[in-house]
Amino acid sequence: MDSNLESAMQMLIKTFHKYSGKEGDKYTLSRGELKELLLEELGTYLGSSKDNEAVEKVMNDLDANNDGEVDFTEFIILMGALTVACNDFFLDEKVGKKRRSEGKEL
Ligand SMILES: [Ca+2]
Ligand SMILES: [Ca+2]
Repeated sequence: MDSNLESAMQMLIKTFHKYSGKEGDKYTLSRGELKELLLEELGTYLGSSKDNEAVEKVMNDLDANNDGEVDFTEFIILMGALTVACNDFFLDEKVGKKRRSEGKEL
């Protein structure tokens, strides 16, 4: 049986290919595919990506080799950055709660 972490890795791969296979190159995300993935899979974390400008910004940030497509390596950098952001948020929450329970309101 796969561990949670192994399952998470497989989910990342599966999710990428679910969108990358829709048009053009099967193994890279076009602008359209990236937008769909962001909206469908990361709507909670990337609420602002609903506007095209934000999608363009993510696309330009991610497309390290400037070929107009996001490959899996570029995609995994986004997931890494988002996971770091989530972890920071989680730590802030924990520290905030601890401070509050100790009566040290910020
Ligand atoms: Ca594609
Ligand atoms: Ca690229």
